[in-house]
Amino acid sequence: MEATIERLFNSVIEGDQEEVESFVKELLKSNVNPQIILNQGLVAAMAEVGSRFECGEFYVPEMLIAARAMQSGMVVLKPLLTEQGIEAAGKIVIGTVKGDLHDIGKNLVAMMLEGAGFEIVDLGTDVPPEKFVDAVRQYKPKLIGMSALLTTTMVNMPATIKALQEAGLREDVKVMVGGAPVTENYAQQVGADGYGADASRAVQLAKRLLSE
Ligand code: B1M
Repeated sequence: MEATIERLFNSVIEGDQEEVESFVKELLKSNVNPQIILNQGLVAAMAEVGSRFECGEFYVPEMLIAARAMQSGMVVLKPLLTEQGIEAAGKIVIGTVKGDLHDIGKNLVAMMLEGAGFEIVDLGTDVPPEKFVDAVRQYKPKLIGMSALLTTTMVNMPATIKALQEAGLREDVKVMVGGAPVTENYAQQVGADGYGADASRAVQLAKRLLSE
């Protein structure tokens, strides 16, 4: 089957990793610009996946499968985008807070953010406040994202915000929080800049926070 941007778009939505990878390679061979492949193929498809999730047409598994397919295309594109010096939409440091090993939701959020064109530094799970602080110093992100799935670990969100304040870095980064026990109210209460209820809304929030 001949590769077109439309076919690439559909194969991301269908979550067909092999097809995505081979369509990206074929499009590159036909001299289609990597940025067009990224924006009109991969990123546009992930935005569609986000909309389908929000209206209840897609569930977490479909979203995860699509995100993995998108990533198999990104692996091919990334070196070329770096070569062309194409700027990411912004750098985001993300991690699951100290004491917490849940990473399925955090990974999904990271993949969707990457699909939206952000550069992601993933610190993994069980990330103590000082590691977030060090990462802000090292990577100079515009935004940090914290995930927590346990009521006992969500307290490490305000602990991290406090550590950023004490390091004099709080004004340099926006803070986004999310995870099953976290709420909009909690986010406000602990001084975060925003709360993402799910991966799709986390992308919208990141775009909004970074355009402020
Ligand atoms: Co755990 N676990 N678990 N667990 N686990 C929960 C969270 C729990 C609700 C189950 C239950 O009792 N009903 C419960 C927490 C209770 C509470 O605190 N209120 C619980 C518990 C108690 C525990 C242990 C303590 C169990 C034990 O050992 N006694 C233990 C803790 C280990 C630790 O972390 N220190 C534990 C361990 C585990 C496993 C290792 C077995 C495994 C994790 C595997 C992994 O992540 N690699 C696991 C799992 C899988 C779950 C459940 C079943 C599923 C979580 C999940 O992945 N959901 C969960 C029960 C449940 O939720 N039904 C449960 C799917 C995922 C896509 O959703 O993570 O919510 P979620 O992410 C969403 C949004 O929340 C949001 O977007 C995502 C996508 O839409 N989001 C963000 C998430 N992060 C975000 C960040 C953002 C923005 C949005 O911005 C930065």
